[in-house]
Amino acid sequence: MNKKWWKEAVVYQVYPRSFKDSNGDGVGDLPGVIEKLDYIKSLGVDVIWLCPVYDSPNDDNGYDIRDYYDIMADFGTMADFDQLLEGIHQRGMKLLMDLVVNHCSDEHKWFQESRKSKDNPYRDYFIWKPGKNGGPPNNWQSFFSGNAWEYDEATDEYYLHLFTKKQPDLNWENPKVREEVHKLMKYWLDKGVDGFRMDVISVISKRNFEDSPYKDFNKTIDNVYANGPRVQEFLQEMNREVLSKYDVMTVGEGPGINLESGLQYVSSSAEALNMIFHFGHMFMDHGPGGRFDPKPIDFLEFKKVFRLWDEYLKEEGWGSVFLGNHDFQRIVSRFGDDGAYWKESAKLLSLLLFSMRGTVYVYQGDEIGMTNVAFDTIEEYDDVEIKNAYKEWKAEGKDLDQFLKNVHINGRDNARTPLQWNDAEQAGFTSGTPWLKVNPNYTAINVASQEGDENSILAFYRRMVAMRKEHPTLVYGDFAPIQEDHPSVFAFWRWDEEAAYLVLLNFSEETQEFGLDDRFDSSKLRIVEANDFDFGEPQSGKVKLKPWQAVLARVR
Ligand code: TEU
Repeated sequence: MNKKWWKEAVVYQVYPRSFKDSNGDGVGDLPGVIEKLDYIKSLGVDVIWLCPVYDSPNDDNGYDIRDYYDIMADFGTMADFDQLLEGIHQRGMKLLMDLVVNHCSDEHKWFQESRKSKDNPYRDYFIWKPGKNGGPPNNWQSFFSGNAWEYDEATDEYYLHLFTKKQPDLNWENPKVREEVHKLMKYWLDKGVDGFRMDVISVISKRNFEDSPYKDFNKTIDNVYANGPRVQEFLQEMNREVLSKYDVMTVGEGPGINLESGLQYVSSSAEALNMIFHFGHMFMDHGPGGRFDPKPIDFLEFKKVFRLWDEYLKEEGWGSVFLGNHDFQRIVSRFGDDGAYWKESAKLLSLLLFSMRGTVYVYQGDEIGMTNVAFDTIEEYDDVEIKNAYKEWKAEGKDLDQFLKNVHINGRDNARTPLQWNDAEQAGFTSGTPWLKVNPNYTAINVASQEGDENSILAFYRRMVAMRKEHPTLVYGDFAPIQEDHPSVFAFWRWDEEAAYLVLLNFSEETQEFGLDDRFDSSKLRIVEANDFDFGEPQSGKVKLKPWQAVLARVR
């Protein structure tokens, strides 16, 4: 296995809007991140993935970029950015920027020009089509409700927006667009940025604009929007023209990247990207109606996804290991237990993250076990995905109380409430009124209350990062499940020629007896890490796992 720094790195994702507000305007900002760099460093992480900080009207909280060469006023100035980058490098860490180039803002000068006339030089920077039968060019739906085409009267055509209508899709078929993207990438790389997380990079190559034959939106994503005919070519060109000239890390975010298409992005022969975020485990509680049609997670399916992707990527590719980010609910609420077993299950999920093959990503706040939030009214929510879906439910006369319940379960704002620093006013996030309300449980769940507590979730994350560095088999070693059909325990092996490890995770609130097969000599079992080190008599060939108990043991 060829070793690389970005394979061994632990990445900490910062959603700046919710991280720390330094000037009391209620919005997190770059000086706030600078203020907390020592905290981030104290976690032991190597890389910070910073969500978009470019100038933006914030229709989608920065994922609608108006100027790729300027910093959003809410977040500060370019001087603040330069200071942040210097502070990150001074502490021996690296910075990944969020590259959002499937689309930009409708307020970007390119789009302002493009919409002026059909023969404007910027017209083909975007995807314009005449209507059909008095409506949009086809039946494509936006990720954010409604159809994916917006009629523009000035030129009597529609433009494509797979996300909001303020996020027009860029036309990657146009070499000028690709040159613009390469140019802006070089600008940031020449400033010293260490790589990019590439937003919805899986959908930049569009197929023909036929109607989608699928009712299930996830099938449309997989087979109509994502993995288009030229996606690998575009990324290989990007690698040739830009990335190959720097020692950088790249991760492609890809709705629709699946077990047939993934390797074209990350195989060593592809010479495209270093790794991808696949979403095999991230949409399984989305019913046919998508995110706001929640369904329970199938635990056996959850375990199977980890095996399938490990098998798929292990020879040729490389993957990321993550359970949450700014687009999904809090991991302890989604995959753990944010009630009676909050602490145990938060630690169990951490042990899962840090014992899997792939580059590990931790989302801000998960290191202290932040949970979902349940605001009383829809007006307290900010996310455009939630608001657009609410409008759609209302227009269709659907049950709005049920909608709010579904937002409590699967809404993205669950992960966007301000980071809970201490039990002071507004959780120490701001001296003003936060842009999104603080989770009321901040008095119990916050960084300050966990600092110095060796039994805290925060202390456990720090131990996990240290463990990962001490046991490189956990980065590169092979993986195989044990009793994959067990209804409550996620058990697996990790091994290479240096060492072998057993991981036992009880995803239930019942005590589980688990038979240890005879492939290893249990007398050699030595616990490396656990959220509870007492787990019965392994010598007897079986162990008793307490509710939400997590154990990583070395067996060779
Ligand atoms: O997300 C794309 C994406 O796959 C998720 O947004 C998810 O599919 C969506 O929430 C539908 O459920 C990226 C960014 O991470 C997200 O924050 C942006 O809103 C989106 O792209 C558009 O840039």
